Amino acid sequence: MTKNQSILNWVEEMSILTKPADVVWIDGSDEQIADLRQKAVDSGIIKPLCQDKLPGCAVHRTAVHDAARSEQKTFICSPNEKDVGPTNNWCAPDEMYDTLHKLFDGVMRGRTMYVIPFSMGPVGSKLSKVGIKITDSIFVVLNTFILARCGKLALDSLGDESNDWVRGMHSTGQLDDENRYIAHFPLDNAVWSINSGSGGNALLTKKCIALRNASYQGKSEGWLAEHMLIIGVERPEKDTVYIAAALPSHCGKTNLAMLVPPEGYAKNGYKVWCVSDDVAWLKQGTDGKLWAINPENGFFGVAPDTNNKTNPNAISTVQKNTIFTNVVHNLDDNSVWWEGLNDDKITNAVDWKGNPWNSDSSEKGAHTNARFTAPASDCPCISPEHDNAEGVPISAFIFGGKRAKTLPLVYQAFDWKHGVFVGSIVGTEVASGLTGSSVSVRRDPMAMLPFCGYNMADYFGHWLKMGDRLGRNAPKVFNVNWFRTNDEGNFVWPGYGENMRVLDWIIERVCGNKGVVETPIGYEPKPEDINIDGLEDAGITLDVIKELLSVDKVLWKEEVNGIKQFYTKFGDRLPEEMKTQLVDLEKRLL
Ligand code: GTP
Ligand code: SPV
Ligand code: MN
Repeated sequence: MTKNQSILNWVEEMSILTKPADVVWIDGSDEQIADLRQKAVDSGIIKPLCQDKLPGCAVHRTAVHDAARSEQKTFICSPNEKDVGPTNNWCAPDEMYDTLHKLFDGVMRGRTMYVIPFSMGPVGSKLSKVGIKITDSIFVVLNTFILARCGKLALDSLGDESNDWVRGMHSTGQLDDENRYIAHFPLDNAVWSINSGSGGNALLTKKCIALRNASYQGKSEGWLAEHMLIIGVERPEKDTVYIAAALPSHCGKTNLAMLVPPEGYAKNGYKVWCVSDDVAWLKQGTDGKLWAINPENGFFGVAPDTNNKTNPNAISTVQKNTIFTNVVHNLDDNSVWWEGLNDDKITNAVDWKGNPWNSDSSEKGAHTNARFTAPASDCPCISPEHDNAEGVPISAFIFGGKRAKTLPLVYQAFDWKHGVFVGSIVGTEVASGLTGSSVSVRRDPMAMLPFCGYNMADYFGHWLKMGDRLGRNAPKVFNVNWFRTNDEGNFVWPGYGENMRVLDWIIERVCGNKGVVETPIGYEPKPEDINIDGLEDAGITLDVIKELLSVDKVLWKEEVNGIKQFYTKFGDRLPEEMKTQLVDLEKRLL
């Protein structure tokens, strides 16, 4: 399939190491994938669902101890520990290669080694990167085929001479979690993963390559690889505005990416187009603006709570060509179910662990990280620009997390530098303690905590530099919080499609319209500038908006202490500007 000697040599080297029974190159043809699907069905790795109702869909279960990313087993192996920073696990490259070579030695005996050429981003785009992923998991092949642009076309776009391609090496090994490693070698543009068969651990194109390795490349080459969705908001008789938003894992990216505007907006011609639901690669164009592509080609979305009300576009997307992982398999009609899908009574099903299950069972049927893998092209709101090699021009960045009290519904950073600060303090509340009754804030700068392939302090520095380069073309920066709760612990803001109302204000700000209220933490909307028409039934009045926008100085002083603690980790490496921003915030809160 290729004459590129650097690729041929590497594949040969990896096959000598792992000793597979045979080697199969993925050419990207539908016939080959259909054959592999059948093989996966025959060996019980996937089970086809009712093909009348869910054509091309199948269900898969991971091992019970292998249902989510393993952060403790994820390493960045740069020569110098200081370059990896306090938020990553480090191991010296030689030591890790030594460990991995022992584990990979002969690991594919009796198995097939699949070689998957892929392009991250539209094939041939200046922003795209080509790579080769080796795996012994048919499940990984089937998922990667949906999530990335795979096959000969990726090799052709690389050409026969280039050595500039990403190396991804994966084996499910024995699924031995003691010896699980997800090891990144940014200097070699490589990632090796063993003893996991699921999600971000094994689908290397996703978090490993598109974020950890790419963020390092981005820093070296002057661009950004971000944990961001990208949307285009179409408005009546105006240009579509493109926005990129970073929300930590499980904080609403896929939902926001597929937003359906509420009736009042839809009637007036507003529509939201999805360019990406998880990752954005962004680079300054010759026009000075920041342009973004989606390096992926499909969605790996959270299933629980996805339903026709919260995310109808996702529900529509997963009606065909979808692999469901760790959901409930309903044996009565050979379909799938998960908590929050509907109120159907399930009588005869298998849960994500493979045990008999029904609606009366005391345990959850689907894993909280149950996922669907579906092609972007099947999404009703996929942007016509999804495959545009030039990408889309980004006008605004949004950060956000899950915070019950501290953060207002929305605020705008004063300027780019303040925006970098706002991104750096993103956090999300997680249950802590044995009982899970107390909460603590997990700081997750720019939603990149588990995904930044180098020292996070340098990453802040890189963001600051990007702002210098972009100058007046720098996107405006905002922060949102859909998750404020009332005294009963219920969400106050209706969220989902109604988030359009917040996007509307953000777009008005980007276009230079609408005034602001200046607060110690940033610019806020005038409460009456948030459109609440039609939200009476949801209990949203002007007073509620005022409450949602309120900034509690006592909580923010606590917040400052939390940020200080977090920043201390970075010592001298933290850019001066970040320290200045924190001091300024503290002063504004006096
Ligand atoms: P990853 O794919 O893990 O990175 O998650 P994500 O950021 O794509 O989050 P996703 O959109 O899958 O949503 C995660 C959870 O947040 C789901 O339970 C959603 O139902 C919930 N959620 C998303 N948007 C909103 C919202 O606007 N309001 C509320 N209350 N919940 C939301
Ligand atoms: C996340 O955990 O942020 C995910 C799932 O999107 S995984 O790809 O498994 O990392
Ligand atoms: Mn998602």
